[in-house]
Amino acid sequence: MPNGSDFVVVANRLPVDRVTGDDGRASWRRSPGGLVTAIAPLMRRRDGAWIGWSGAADEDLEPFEEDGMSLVPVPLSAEELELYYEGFSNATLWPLYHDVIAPPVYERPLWEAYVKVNKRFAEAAAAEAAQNAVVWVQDYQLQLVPAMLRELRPDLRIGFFLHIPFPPQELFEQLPWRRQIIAGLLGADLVGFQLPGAASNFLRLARRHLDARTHGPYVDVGDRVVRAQAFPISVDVGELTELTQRREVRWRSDEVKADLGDTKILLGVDRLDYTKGISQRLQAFGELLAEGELKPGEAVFVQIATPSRERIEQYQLLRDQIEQQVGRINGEHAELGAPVIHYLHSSYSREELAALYLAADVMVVTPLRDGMNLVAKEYVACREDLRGALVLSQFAGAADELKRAFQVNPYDIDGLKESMLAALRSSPAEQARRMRSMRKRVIEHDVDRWAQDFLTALEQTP
Ligand code: ADQ
Repeated sequence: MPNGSDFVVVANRLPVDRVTGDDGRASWRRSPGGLVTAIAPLMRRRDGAWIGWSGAADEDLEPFEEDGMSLVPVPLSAEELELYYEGFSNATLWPLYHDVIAPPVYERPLWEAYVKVNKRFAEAAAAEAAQNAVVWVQDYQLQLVPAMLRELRPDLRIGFFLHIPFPPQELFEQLPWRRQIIAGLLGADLVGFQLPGAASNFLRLARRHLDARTHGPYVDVGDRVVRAQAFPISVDVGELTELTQRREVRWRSDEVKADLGDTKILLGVDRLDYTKGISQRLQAFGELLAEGELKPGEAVFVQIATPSRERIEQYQLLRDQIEQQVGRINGEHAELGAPVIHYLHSSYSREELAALYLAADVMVVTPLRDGMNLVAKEYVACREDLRGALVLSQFAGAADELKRAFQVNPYDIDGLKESMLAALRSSPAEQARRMRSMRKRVIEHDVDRWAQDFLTALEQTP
């Protein structure tokens, strides 16, 4: 394989989105997001290739170059999207791995499509990788790829990183195909998780279901050793700092504050997902208003909810529920021209998000379960001014690192109300103390360091 790539990333999606210009011509643009930002420079340095789906069904594209990266599209039919992506990935694994907040669907045709599509990704990686190349497989949609790829190409060094939580034994064992998933992951040399607890869940399950012997972070698999370890992902602090220093971003931030009037701003920024605890935080805010702890005009809640997985029923139900709740709270507490909740169901540019982070007095991040949660770290990275307060769920991976946030149990609505009030009323000195400590952590552990740490560990794995 003389012409292959020495470094191959395999992910469900390619790192680019198709955009249509004013002239109606389609082109590609690099997708926003930390993973792409962290990996793009490594790809250029190492002659890398990225294997993933283009974002459109039933489309068979040739490999192409974009933004200095070689991109290798993997086709998916409309039916595969329904069964593999919306089905097994997002209606089975996603809820199972997030504490079964929604009931997971266990259906054999979904599993069969998952196997078939994972095979296709593994074959594409096997065809692309040079002799002894490093292959880095991403996330829950592709957990069978490591073993399938090793079968095809035993010469490769294979890493896998799971971006979402890895559940405890008691939940994982519901999965009818639990053995196959663990065996799939054990095809890697290094399996990375967000938190140490997830790595120990995995080691325990490998012992129990594959009779594997483990010692420390290592699992013996035949004549190989697999390492399981935590690598908490982070954000691109450099990019965010640059954004918040731009004059336009500061103007925009001032404009947002002026538009909302003389009031404190609470902010939520999430994909519209039932794991994010959006309803809990709105309920807490509504009760503070109803009980007179907050007066209308004293504070507003801005909730940005990015449309997500809109063809899955649970997500349609969630959207209806949130919109009804927003309507009810505004109906009870808003005054003409002055809603108490500003709800925006839309995606925004990085500039606009940075301006909102700068404008927010309190950032409210209350997932019921979250692998990491980059929004919390983005807020901290943007607050070079040491102002603002972060209310953070103890069930977000980020809570392990952001210890000086106002940490909450999002199921405890009274506790959530107390923390939101405490954050709103915290003095500038207290905000600075907390923010300084959180910033130290995020600056020292940014996304670049995450990628470097993972790849160094992968190269050092015996
Ligand atoms: P997500 O569940 O998508 O990620 P998160 O980590 O918060 O959650 O990342 C969301 C990203 O989307 C952030 O960078 C945020 O700025 C951006 N975003 C959110 N709303 C937006 C909007 N309206 N417009 C534009 N951008 C928006 C999964 C896991 C997480 C884990 C990440 C990375 O669920 O736990 O932190 O992967 O590993």
